[in-house]
Order: sequence, then C-alpha cells, then structure tokens
Amino acid sequence: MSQSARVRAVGPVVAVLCLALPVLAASKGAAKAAAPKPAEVTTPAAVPPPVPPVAAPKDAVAVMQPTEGNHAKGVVRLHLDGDKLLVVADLEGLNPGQKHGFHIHEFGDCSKPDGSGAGGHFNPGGHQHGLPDHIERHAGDLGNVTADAKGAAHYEIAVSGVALSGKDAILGRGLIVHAKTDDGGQPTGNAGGRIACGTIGLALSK
Ligand SMILES: [Cu+2]
Ligand SMILES: [Zn+2]
Repeated sequence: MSQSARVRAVGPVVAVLCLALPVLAASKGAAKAAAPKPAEVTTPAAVPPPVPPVAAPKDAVAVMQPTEGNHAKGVVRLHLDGDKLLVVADLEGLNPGQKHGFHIHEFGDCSKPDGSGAGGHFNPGGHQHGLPDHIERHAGDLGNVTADAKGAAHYEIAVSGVALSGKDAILGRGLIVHAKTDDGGQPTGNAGGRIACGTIGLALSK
C-alpha cells in the first residue's frame, strides 16, 4: 500500500471516531446524571472492627554489660505481680564478698563508657534516696547485691512504686550496678562508679 493509499484508508475511520466520541461522552454524562448516588443512599457506613484490648506488659529483662574497664555482667528479670515488681538479678564479675549498689536509673542509655548516660536514680515521686527498707526512697532504689566468694550474686527484691507501663513505667529505663556499697546516704548512697549497665526491655511472658 502506498503512503497516500494508507492515508485514504485511515481517514474515514478517524472521521467516524471524531463524530462518535462526543455522542458517547454525552450519553455517559446523561447516565451519570440520572443514576442515584449509591454509596450515599444505599450503603451504610462501614463499622470498624473492634480493637482488641492490649494486655499490659508483665515481664521485662535487662542484659547487664560491663562499663569500660569493668567485668560485671549478667541478666536481670523483672516480673509484675499485682502492684509489686519482682526483680531477680543474676550477676558475675563483681568484687568477691562485697555489696554493690543496684538501682533503676532514669534512662536506658548505656552507650557511654562510664554508664553516665543512664542519668540519675529513677525518682518520679521526688523523694530522697534510701535503702529498700526505708519508706522514703527513690522508686529506683533497689539496695545492694551481695557477691559471693567468686564474685557472683543472686538477688531478689519485690518493690512497689514502679510499673512496666503507664505512669511510673520503667520499660526503656536503665539498671546500674555500682562499684561500691549503697549505704543509704544522700544524695545517691555513695555507691561510686557504675560497673554494669543494662536497658530494661520487654520480655516474653510465660
Ligand atoms: Cu545507681
Ligand atoms: Zn536513689
């Protein structure tokens, strides 16, 4: 087919389309205008599915890592039982036979070589520092862990005034083991440097 023949053959098709399109568009428009608006008239609003209640977390864990130049490490498990938080610490690398101050600190930032990123004692109530048997104490004051002859310690304490969620939540905060003994003195128990730091995170509840 020559060039001009193709133009001649295509020409009428284009012309028909040009004529037909406005007609099609017009009939479509008419159909649209005449039809009711089904979404608004006949379909009821979709009801969102009920949101299942989220259970408050009950278990947490902190993996304790030594700060620079120290060897203290271990695992601390925390379990919420009613309004009491049971704290169970298993540590090693402590000074044999010595008591080491042990606290929940404000922040879970263990990135600094000396553990200072954990900030001060967790103290939402604005109290003075104290040992666990004192009524006046920071919520994060957990007393001391006592190392055995090998420098290992198992320590359990149940405390109130802290939770894993909501107000007074300690999830994401820090746990610190100190070089020295917490003697209950102000402002923070004279417990010296920070030898281990761990961030409190969610744990699987059994
Ligand atoms: Cu501390
Ligand atoms: Zn304190």
